[in-house]
Amino acid sequence: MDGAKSTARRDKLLEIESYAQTLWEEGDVFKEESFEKPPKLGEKFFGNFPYPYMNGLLHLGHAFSLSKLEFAAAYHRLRGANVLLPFGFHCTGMPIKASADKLAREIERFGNPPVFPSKEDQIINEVQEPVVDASGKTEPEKFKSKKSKAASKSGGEKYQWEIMKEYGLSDAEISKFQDPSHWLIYFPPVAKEDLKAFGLGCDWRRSFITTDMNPYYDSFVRWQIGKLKEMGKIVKDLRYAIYSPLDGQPCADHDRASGEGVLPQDYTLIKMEVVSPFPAKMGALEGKRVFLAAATLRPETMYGQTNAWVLAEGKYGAYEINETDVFIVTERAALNLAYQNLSRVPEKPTCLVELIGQDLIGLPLRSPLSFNEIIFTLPMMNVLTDKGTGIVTSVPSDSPDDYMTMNDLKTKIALRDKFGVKAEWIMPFEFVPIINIPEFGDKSAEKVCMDLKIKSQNEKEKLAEAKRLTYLKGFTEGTMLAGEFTGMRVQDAKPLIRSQAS
Ligand code: A2H
Repeated sequence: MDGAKSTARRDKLLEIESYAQTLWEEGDVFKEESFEKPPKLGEKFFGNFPYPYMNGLLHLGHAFSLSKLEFAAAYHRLRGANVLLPFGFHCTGMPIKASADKLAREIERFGNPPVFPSKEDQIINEVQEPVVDASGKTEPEKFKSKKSKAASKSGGEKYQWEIMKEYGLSDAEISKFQDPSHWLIYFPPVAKEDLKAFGLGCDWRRSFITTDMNPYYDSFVRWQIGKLKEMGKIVKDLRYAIYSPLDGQPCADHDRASGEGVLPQDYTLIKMEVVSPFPAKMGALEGKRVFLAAATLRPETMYGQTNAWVLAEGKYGAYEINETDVFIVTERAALNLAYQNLSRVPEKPTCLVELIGQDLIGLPLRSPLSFNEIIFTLPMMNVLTDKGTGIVTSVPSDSPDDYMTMNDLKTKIALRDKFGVKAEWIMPFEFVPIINIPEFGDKSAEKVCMDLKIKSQNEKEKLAEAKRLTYLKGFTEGTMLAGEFTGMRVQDAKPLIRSQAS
């Protein structure tokens, strides 16, 4: 293609664009007064755009969304309407602060201007990390590259400095962005110029940034909140949120340096009370109410509990929940609970006894709703210590994992011996049906494990498939066969049982 010829039309358009924009600027055509110019048709048009966030330059996505408003405003202006289009810049919240802090940390680690480790160095560092298998065990022979996995997914995580560099900023200029207020001074004027170049018909006298750096906007928000409060429209209450202990505040989706899209997971905790007398290692707990706290997504199956699962080599602790109650969970879970008002000292787990899963095997338990009065604690390989509480309640009728692990323990004496499991701790392996799923019958886990020819708890992929098949259908199509809500749909019974069980 002939280069000169191909750009001629574009150049002409750009020339017209710039000519028109100069005329608009000189003629103040987008300035509107509500009183000076009575609308010809009696029409008014007020447009607004959710203030874009000023942690960087505006991008094509903004232009795309904004074009709808701009076209509408221009259309109404051509009709002679009184069109008002103000424009705000959003600076409130954590993303700017998080990016400024990230930049400061990079400068602290790598200098100013920073010298980042070369890609080769990073790869050498990456492969040093040992593989941790699903049970939390490290596999000493294997190594993985965590970063390269993340990189292949996301196209690589960039240093904040590199992002700023891509904006065309000099090293000296980038360094100033360690101060969060610099973002508020720098980006809004650049965004304004970009919006003018885009041709936005905005009355720029009516523009502002948020935060208390702008006392007018700040007063407006204070007035608005005060007014709503007076009207009783604002209440202070607790809700579950992703929380950053580092910043001491909830961390909304876009506030996170990583982990966008992660939502709070709503588990029901089942308090399985340890029957005293306690074993010697737990002697210090005597006199307290001690529970293995299991996390479940299926409280409606609790009638069918036959035992609890722990990871034999997993690390657990006995943590104080209040003056009388102690939960045995992982340290990670104890920290999570401490931020949900479940710790004797607010936001601080206090561990009375450190334990491993093997110490718990054989503990007799009393679990709410279970038809079996006493159930025992048994080992399962597939318990993850970084999920829930690291304690799982077992319902072999409805959970393929539970069914196969129970089957393993029942049929493999060597496995029982390995963990010191006594035959009498494994219930006479008869379990009562809890839920009927039309497609799978009354013992859905057993049926699906047989259909998929699963042989043991080690067949993780097949078990995941079995779980997938039964989990959703149990909820959407299941009917209760046991307990107070027999005959009710699982969907309806679930919230009722949940409030009884937890
Ligand atoms: B469910 P999600 Cl009847 N490690 O409870 C491994 N598995 C864990 C765990 C951990 N640390 N913490 C909880 N779980 C299990 C009952 C149940 C469950 C039935 C049927 C299906 C089912 C009785 N076991 O889960 O990965 C718990 O087992 C199928 C999804 O957060 C919990 O609910 O989606 C479930 O995994 C949580 O799984």
